[in-house]
Amino acid sequence: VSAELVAAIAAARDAATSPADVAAVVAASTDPTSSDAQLAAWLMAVRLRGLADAAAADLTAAMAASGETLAWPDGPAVVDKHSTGGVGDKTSLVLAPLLAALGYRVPMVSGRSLGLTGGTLDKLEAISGFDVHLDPPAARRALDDAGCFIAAASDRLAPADARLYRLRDVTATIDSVPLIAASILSKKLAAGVRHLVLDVKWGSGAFMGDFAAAERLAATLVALGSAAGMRCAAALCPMDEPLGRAVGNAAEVREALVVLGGSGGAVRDAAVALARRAARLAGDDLDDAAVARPLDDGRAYEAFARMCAAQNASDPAAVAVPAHRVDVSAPRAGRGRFDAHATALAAAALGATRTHPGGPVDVSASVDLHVADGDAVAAGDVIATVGCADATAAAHAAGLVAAAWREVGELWEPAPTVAAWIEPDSETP
Ligand code: IUR
Repeated sequence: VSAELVAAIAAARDAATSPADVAAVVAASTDPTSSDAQLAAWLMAVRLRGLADAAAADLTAAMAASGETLAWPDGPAVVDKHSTGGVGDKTSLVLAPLLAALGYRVPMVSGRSLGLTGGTLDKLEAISGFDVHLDPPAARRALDDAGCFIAAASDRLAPADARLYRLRDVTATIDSVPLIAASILSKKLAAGVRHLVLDVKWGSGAFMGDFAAAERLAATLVALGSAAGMRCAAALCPMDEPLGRAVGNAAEVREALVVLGGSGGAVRDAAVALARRAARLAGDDLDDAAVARPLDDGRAYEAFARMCAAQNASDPAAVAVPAHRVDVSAPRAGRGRFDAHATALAAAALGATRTHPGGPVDVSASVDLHVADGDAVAAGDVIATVGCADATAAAHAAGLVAAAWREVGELWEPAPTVAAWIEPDSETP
C-alpha cells in the first residue's frame, strides 16, 4: 500500500488532482506489486468527481509514456482514425488502405470484440493467414510496403492503460469521459500518430446512447488530443442502424472488399468523409472525388492486398465461410430498417463477439442484410441471411434478426453519414 496513492485518491475525491498525483497513479499502474484496491478507488473517485482538463492531459501523456513508444520519422504524414465503435462498422478496413493509397502512413493499432462490440482485429482474422501481431521491425516493413498496417497493441504499448482498463471493467468506471479519452489517446500517441480523426457514435448500437454525451466525449477527445500535440477532429455519427449491409467478422471483410472495389453505399460514404478530414488535418485540401479516386481505380484495393501480404495473408479474398445459413423474411410489405442494438444481439448469438476477454469467436459468423435503411420490401422477401458454424445458433439468431426489423413510415429519412464535426477550436459543451 502506497502513501502517495492515498494522497492521490484523496485529491481525486476532492477534485484537486495535481501532476504529482497523476504521476503516482500511472507509475503504480505499471508496477505489478501496487494495490488494485487503491487504483480502483482512484478510478471511482475520478468517475464520480471528474478530472480537470490539465490533469486529464497529464494523465494522457503519462499513460502514453508508460511503455514502449513508436515513432515514424522521415516520410509522409502519419494519420489514423479511431471509432468509439458501432454495429457493422468496418470503416477501418477501407479507410486505412484508402489513406495509404492517398500517400499517407497509417499505423493503426486496433482492438478485439467484447460483448456486443465488434473488433477490427477479429474481422481481419477472418482472412486466411492474417497475422495481427507485428513486432516493431515488421510494423515498419508493413508501413514501407503497404503504407498501412492494422495490428494488436503489444503489451509494451501504453501498459498503464491495460491495467487501468481491466480495473475499470470490473469497477463500473468504464463510462468516465476523461478516463475513456486518456485511454484512447494514450495508445494513439504511443503508436506515433500525429493526425487523428475520431468517429464518435451515438445511438442504439453505440456506447453513447445520446447525442449530448457523444458530443461531450468528442470535445474532450479533440481538446486532449490537441493538447498532446496531435492534430484532431471528431465526427459525430448516428448509430441506430448497422453501418452498411454486413455484421460479423467474415461478412464485414467481404463488404469492405466490395467497397475497396469501388461500390457505393454507407461504408464508402463514411470512409470518404473521414479520409477527407484526415487529409485536411495533414494539410491537404482534397474534394470528395479526389479522396474517393483510389476506391474507383483499384489503388485502395491494392494497398489492402499489400497490407494483407505484409501481415502474412496472401489472398485478401480468402475469407471464412459459414457452414450453416438461414434466411430471414419480411413479415409484411412496407419500408423498414434494422435496429443496430438488436442486430448486434443476433451477431453475438452467432458467436461473432466474445462474452469474456480472451474467449472464442466464430470468424465465419455473419449477418448479411439485404435491404438498406428505409428500403421498401414485399411480404415474404428475404431481408437478411445469418450464418455461422453451428446450425442451432444460426436458427436462433435468425429469430433475433427478424426481431431487429423495424417498420418505418413513408416520411422516414435515412440518417446522415456525419451529423456534426468537432474541431479543436469548437466550444467545449
Ligand atoms: N477504447 C479504449 O481504448 N479505451 C476505452 O476506455 C474505451 C474504448 I470505453
